[in-house]
Amino acid sequence: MIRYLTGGESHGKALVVLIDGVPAGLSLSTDDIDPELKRRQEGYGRGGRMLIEKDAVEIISGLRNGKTTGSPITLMIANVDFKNWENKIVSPITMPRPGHADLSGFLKYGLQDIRDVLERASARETAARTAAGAVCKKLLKEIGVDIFGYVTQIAGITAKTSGVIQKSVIESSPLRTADKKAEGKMIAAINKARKNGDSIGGVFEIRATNVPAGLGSYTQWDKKLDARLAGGLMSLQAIKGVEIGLGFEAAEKPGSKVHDEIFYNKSGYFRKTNNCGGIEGGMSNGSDIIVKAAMKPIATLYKPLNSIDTKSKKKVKATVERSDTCAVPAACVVGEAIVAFEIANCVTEKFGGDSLLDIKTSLKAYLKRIQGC
Ligand code: EPS
Repeated sequence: MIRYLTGGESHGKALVVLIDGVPAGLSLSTDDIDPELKRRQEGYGRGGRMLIEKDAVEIISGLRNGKTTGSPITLMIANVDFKNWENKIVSPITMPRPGHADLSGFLKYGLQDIRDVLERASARETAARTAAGAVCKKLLKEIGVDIFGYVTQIAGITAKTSGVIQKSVIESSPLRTADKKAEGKMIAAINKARKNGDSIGGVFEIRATNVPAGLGSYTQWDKKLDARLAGGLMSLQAIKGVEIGLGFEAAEKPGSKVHDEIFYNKSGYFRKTNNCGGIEGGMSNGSDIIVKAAMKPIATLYKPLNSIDTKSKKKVKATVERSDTCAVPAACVVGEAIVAFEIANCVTEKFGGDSLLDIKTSLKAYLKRIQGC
């Protein structure tokens, strides 16, 4: 079993993540993690913070001679902005932003200053999750599983994608989208929102390819792969919806138009369609895993909404913190990390979690067995 916990605040000294259960024998270096951190920082619509930070990881534990030892891996990402905040006198925040953790966090923890809530609730924390996901991605790469995401919609503007989505196109797009025409309209929407002191959200899709059939399980609710993916993605800041395969659209169609018929050739069972997003009965079925997540607009508005001052109880405008106008492309990269973690966790569960060699041996025997089934 792989699990991880993150620590750190947005303007604290650093973000950390401890990942437990990564098998021994995996080659790992900062070169596997830093490019993912860089991808998370990119995207049109980001705010001032990304000009300050150059996220880079330091590997603190779990590695010897460039290989994992099976012991917990601890990673640290320094906050460059910390030095600007260290001795800064900041007045307490008492004007909660609608849509943010501000008010509920303030009530729940009995804090006086909402900054104590927002510092941890901030999406800056996702840098640590991206680092953990990079380790999981590296593990999955060893067994041929690839995870890749792209943006399909921003502010109601949908990217039309057909056929195979080229990674190079996505990586060179400022919005991680394959549709150049839609991209132009999305950029215009972000510019408009920025000008109006507003924010916008969108949808991204993640695809995992070459996933063996049989990850997850139908035998218990918390073992189901779709439940685990949905839970993981919903834990990402600002995500309000998750769909697997056809998702909500499946509810509108008859079964004959939804379920993916089963075929067989000498390589084994296969499907010609993938409406189920690669998951049936809470298990991977060997097709690509396809999952979508919807991100709400970021809660900080430069033209703030009405709120109540927690001290005076008088009507005020919500606090304005430096923020992004649109962070959907960044959320997409974190989404990849989350999907990588959930799938890697299932892989260690099914094929053994102590050593990479054992995983590979077990997977090979399993694939041979199911081909002949
Ligand atoms: C973010 C860092 C934050 C925000 C953003 C994402 O940095 P700062 O608060 O210093 O500008 O830019 O976080 C939020 C939008 C939020 O609501 O917390 C990051 O590293 O991704």
